[in-house]
Amino acid sequence: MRLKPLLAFAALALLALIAGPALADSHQVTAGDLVISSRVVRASIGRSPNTAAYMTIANRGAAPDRLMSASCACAETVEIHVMQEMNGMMMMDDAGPMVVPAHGSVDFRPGGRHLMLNGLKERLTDGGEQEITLVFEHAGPVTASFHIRAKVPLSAQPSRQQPPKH
Ligand SMILES: [Cu+2]
Repeated sequence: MRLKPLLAFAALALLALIAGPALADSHQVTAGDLVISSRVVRASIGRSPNTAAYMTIANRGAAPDRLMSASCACAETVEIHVMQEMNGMMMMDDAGPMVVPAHGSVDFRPGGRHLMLNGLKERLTDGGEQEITLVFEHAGPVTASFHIRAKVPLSAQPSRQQPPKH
């Protein structure tokens, strides 16, 4: 009787079809009590050696954690930055380690906090995926896939503000 194994195989193939896109599209990566979502890295612009990555880190735990550092095979260094207005000019500053408060969240968005990818070793092309490793004080290291996008929305909600260059 060969019907059963064939059916089982077909069922598995169907499962793979269903699970495949769901996994690829998964918007949540967890590390301990942390949930990392809305992960986007800006596609390379021209020959610029730098780009920036954005995400939301939520902490479901009762203790704060800290994002200590980040790294990417695609870049020489990754720094935790924040954009701030000083004397009418937007300035970038080192902002690591970044505290993720207990029962709170931290947004990395254009015009604010971002991961700065310095010394790109390859072009990041719109529509692709890029893995970035985040190292947390308590949750430890976690590698997450970031969507590569030429246009990065300022937030989950549509906004009328002009995105900054970076
Ligand atoms: Cu920066």
